[in-house]
Amino acid sequence: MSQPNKKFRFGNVNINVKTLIVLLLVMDMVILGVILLRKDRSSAQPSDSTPTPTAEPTATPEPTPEPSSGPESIVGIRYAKQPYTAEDPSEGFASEWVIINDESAYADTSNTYDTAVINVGSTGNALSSVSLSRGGIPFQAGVTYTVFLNASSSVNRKIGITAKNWDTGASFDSTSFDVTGDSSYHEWTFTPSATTYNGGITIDLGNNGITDSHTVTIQGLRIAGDDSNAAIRTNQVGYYADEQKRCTFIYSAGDLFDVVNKETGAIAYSGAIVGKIENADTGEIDYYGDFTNLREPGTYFIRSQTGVISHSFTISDDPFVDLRRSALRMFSYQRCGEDLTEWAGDLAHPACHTGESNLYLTDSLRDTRGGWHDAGDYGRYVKTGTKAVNDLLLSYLNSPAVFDDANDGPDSGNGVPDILDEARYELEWLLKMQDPDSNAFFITATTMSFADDFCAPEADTEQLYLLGGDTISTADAVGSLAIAYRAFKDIDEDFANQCLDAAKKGQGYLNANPELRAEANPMGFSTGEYLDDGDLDGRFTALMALYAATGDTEYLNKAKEIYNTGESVVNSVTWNNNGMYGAYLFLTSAKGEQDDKEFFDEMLRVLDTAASNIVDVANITPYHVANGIYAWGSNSTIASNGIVLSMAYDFTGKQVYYQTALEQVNYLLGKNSLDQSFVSGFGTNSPKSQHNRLTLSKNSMGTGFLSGGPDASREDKITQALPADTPNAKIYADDYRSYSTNEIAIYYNSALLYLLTTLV
Ligand code: 9MR
Ligand code: ZN
Repeated sequence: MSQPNKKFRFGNVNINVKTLIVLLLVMDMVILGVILLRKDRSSAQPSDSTPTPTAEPTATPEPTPEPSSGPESIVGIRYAKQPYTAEDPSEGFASEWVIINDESAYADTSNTYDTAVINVGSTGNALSSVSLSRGGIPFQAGVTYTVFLNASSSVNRKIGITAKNWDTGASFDSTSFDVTGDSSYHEWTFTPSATTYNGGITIDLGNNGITDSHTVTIQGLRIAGDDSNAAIRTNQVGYYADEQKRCTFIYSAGDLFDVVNKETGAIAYSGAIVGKIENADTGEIDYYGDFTNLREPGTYFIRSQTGVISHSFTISDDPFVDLRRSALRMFSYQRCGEDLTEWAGDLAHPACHTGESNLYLTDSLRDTRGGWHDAGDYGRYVKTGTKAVNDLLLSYLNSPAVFDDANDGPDSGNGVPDILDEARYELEWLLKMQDPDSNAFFITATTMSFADDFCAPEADTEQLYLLGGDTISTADAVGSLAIAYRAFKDIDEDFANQCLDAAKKGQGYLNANPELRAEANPMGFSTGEYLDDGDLDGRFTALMALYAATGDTEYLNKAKEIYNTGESVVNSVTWNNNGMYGAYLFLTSAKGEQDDKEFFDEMLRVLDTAASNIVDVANITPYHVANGIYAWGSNSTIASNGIVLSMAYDFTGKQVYYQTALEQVNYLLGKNSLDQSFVSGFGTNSPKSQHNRLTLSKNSMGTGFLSGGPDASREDKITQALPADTPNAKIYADDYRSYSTNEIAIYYNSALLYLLTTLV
């Protein structure tokens, strides 16, 4: 039951695309008049038009960000996006290739990025007496590898190449070739007879008739093979041309990697493989590579020095246009109580859950029609619905220009950006979830048990019940409704006021009930429970949302009282730990800094510290994923950590926060040890069998649904059956029966959508 805004409703009038664009532009201007446009990409660096073959990464210190012009809007953000310049990720080629010599010989090498210059002081007794060497290269028996390089020497001579088992010293094969003062190109293939993770190559520079001291220069040394032990993980969708770009290497893939243009086959960039770590979460030895300085739009893949090839991906000014649209449309698919018509394609269905809900243990029946299905089940829960609404509303408030009214959704073309239509769909339901007698919010409208996995929404006709309410759900609802006031006040004042009134009444209930009241499922109810053990985070956010909406310092003072209890309140933006929304709402409020500079600085400090801690966690592994524990819904936690980073960027301008937030998107889109994009329909290897009753019942996978991700606690039979030694980050199954790892949910998608819209 969408309630399209009356002022902007175009009814059944046919509007052609041009008219629509003009209307949207006008509307955007209105919106932009009151909302600071945050991310000014026009100020971003133009992308290089020339590819950079074997480019040396430049070490440029992060410029001290300049605060953007004073925010005079309902969303005050200090730092507009500044261009990003990559720092030198490594010492490059020098890292692994070393001189090994016996007692008869002497040499040293000065290695720069892609070139080794070897001064051979004494060639010793044999060709192998001195060599430029490296071990740790995985060789597979029977696979053919090619070594290729350019070489020159200050004296004409022969040099050798040997492929070895580095542990035993046994040679697999060797060759030699002539080198002169002019650089010449050489290629050699070998096929090791045994598999070893510790293979090695030596470039032999010892005695071959030459004993004078001389200099040999080796450039562009590569080893190409088809080694299935090694692998490269990338974001399988795309990277922003002007932002950080990283990929992860598993096992040793050599020193260098190439980024190859898929169309032309040309090497567009070469970078160093660095950051070796034994990664307990993945059970791998991982490295990473950085190709930020490749800014030329195109389709590419990564090729390691050992010849392993990654999935392809794009580099472009906005690689997420389709994904962003799809991630938003997901909420329309979750709509309950409304016909999903043609726009929904295979997932169309008649209105579901249209019956009234029984107020549990009473005779009372209430209208609870509307809102989004929570996840792969058909429950509707206030705690998670509010988290999702917050993400949508803040996405819009931060980056209104990203959204339009043409998302192929149910309310497209009604004159209101589709993201607001979507948020409103849930907000209208939320208003129904307020008990008019107590002003508390119920916790859920749900059946007693989950429908069968293949039950279509419209076929789930079991009796609905209203459970609760409690102080947690009430606080969460107050927060969302007060944010909604800010988002809607210039679009539909009546609706905005309705939200604010409901929020104030909810706050009245919270004031009258200062003690925690946490409702659990009554006996016999087995649907989503969402147990939460505290309401202070939610109360804090509710008060800050009211303060931001009204400017009334009474709310601010109450919020400060909660903060000053010393309880851990301002941590994150997850459904059960959502105090950081409150901090951000205060920081972005019109008068926060003016009204209480000291508290403003304190909130800034808390946000900065939280972000800094998240970066520390992310930097522990070469996947740069902000996650230490893989619990149920890990992808949502990861994306929510990304939100905190993005929020911190807004107030510190620290590039590392922005770039680490983007790394979370990379992880979700395939730069993970499972080689798995977790969003259906996006990436080469994306989920095909999600736990989602809608898609299962309609026998159509759908697109834009984010899976929950690895859950190391193995909370379903499918992951319980994975081998006992499966590392935590790999306890995931693309199997609809794995509801603990492959279910979809509104608060998973909302966190992803936030990142896709604010990191633009
Ligand atoms: O996200 C919830 C997770 O933290 C819990 O451990 C789990 C078991 O209670 O439930 C998860 O939430 C599910 C909810 O119960 C029902 N809707 C789908 C949710 C995501 O899987
Ligand atoms: Zn429904």
